[in-house]
Amino acid sequence: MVQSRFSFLVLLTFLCNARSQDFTAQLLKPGHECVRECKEGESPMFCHYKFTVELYQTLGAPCDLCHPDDKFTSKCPCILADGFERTLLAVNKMLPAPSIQVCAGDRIVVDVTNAMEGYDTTLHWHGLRQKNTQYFDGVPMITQCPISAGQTFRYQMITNEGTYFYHTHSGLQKFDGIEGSVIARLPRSQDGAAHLFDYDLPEHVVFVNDWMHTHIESKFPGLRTVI
Ligand SMILES: [Cu+2]
Repeated sequence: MVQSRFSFLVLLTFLCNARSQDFTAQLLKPGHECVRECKEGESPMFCHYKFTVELYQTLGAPCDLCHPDDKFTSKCPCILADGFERTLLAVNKMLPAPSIQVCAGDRIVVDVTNAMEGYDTTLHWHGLRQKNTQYFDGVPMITQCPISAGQTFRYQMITNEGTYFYHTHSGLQKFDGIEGSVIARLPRSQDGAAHLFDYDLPEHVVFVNDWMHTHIESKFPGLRTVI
């Protein structure tokens, strides 16, 4: 019994120190520069994102203070949600969290800073295959140590084509706001669905998520009455 617990700790130590890919020697472009029309034969880009995860609120002061022209753009950290005031867990003060939009094959580097006092967190990249980057799959205590409050963890992976999303994999946090889209496009000539649309624009993202008027912890392990 004692022996198996020891083995478990050794395994975790190994995993927490592992690095299968390191893209940081490359020229990292800010993520917004990777949003582009994908072309055949183009070299992959190395796209850098900085995420800060923190406790935040809907209908906060920025909703009153931002210039009206900015209120519904990413320049204004106002989260309207469904018009109900509540606290949430937000990435870069956004709900949904920032959209990652790249061309398939691009390398993404995401520095995640946990600014949530009292919470651990991780990010899981739902649909990204993580071939040779399995240490960045974001499952706490399986593929990585959770990111403690005040710490930053760097995720690095190669994108595969498709429409996906990322979300926290710690506890039930994803219900409280930490989830955003990951879209890796193909050149139109290689896209089997190209005949179905005229435009595939970065701003045309529809994100559907669960949303409640309380923190998810208040529902755990379950209420007798459905609210
Ligand atoms: Cu998932």
